Amino acid sequence: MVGNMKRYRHAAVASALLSLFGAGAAHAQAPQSVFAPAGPVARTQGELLSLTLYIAIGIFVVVGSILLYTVIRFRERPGDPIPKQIQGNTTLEVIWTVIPIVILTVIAVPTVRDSFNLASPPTDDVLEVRVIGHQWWWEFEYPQLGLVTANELKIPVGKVVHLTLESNDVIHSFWVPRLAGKMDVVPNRVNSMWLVAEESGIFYGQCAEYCGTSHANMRLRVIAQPAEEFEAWVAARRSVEALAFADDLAARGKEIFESTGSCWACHTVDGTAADGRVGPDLTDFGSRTTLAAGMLPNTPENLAAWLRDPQAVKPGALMPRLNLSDADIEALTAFLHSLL
Ligand code: HEC
Ligand SMILES: [Cu+2]
Repeated sequence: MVGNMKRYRHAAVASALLSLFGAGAAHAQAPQSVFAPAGPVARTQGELLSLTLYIAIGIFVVVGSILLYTVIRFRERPGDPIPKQIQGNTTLEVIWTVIPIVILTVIAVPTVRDSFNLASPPTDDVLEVRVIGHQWWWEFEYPQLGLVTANELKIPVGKVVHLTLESNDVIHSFWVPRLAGKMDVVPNRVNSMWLVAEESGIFYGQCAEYCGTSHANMRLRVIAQPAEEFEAWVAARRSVEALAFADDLAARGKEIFESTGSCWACHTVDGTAADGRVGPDLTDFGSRTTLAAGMLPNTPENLAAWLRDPQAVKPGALMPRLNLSDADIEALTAFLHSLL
């Protein structure tokens, strides 16, 4: 019986340790895992994390084992006399002062080195992006290109992207785990960070600092494209002129957008009269894969639901319910999805 219990305990401890070590591998499949870096910044930070983590696990195992052994081996038994009383042991004191100094040095040296290395971009040849946090969506401005977009940040693969982060309201935190660690987005302060995507693809991110009702719905995507594709997007965005639509429904949608419903007061669409900056820039809305800051796939049904009642879709959303008719919603949906 006792033997069985022992074996059972051993198995439990072993599986707990295994799951600790296995966690890294399992998370590699997850889209927001810091254990699957896709660029040098995330990789450097991930290596620091692993170093500290493995040292901490080592300490846990050694200290835990000694503690367990001591508690069991030297436990009080009935009739035991009071053990010999000891006070102070210079050799032990020296050992347990020196070991932490060595461990902390091993952690501190790479930490300080990497902190300085990551503080500013490694080159002047950067793509500048101004990130502005809003309750509960992200605005991205490319000052060098004169473009603004929202919630989906397009960048060229391999290019160093320098982000300056500002907030329009409260504290947010910008986090795209596979590309770089989080950076707070603070009102009346400009923070900065940089990142590089080494492969093309979609990298998931989200606000990582509680910022109100729809904090959990303040997501984002970084879309890393081959340089030519990115250039083509920039060229297309820059060549947007007065928008005209052959499609009657979309043309009617544009009319509504520019007049009734006052969409224009809050949103910008290049090539129309709308130049509001309260809500996301919608110039390339039709090419976005998601709606309402990464919350929903950007389908006609979801868009119609959004226009009917934004707060029903996203709690607390700062876009008002505009009591649009079904016909107006249909026209606006056609218009918005034609914006590529
Ligand atoms: C008072 C300002 C305001 C008005 C008026 C307004 N919106 Fe919005 N809109 C917003 C805000 C703020 C958001 C961001 C909501 C969020 O994601 O939390 C938004 C989001 C959106 C989005 C989703 C954008 C994205 O990238 O996910 C669409 C589409 C949209 N609005 C269309 C419209 C249309 C069409 C109208 C007119 C019928 C309109 N809006 C009127 C403020 C406004
Ligand atoms: Cu938030």
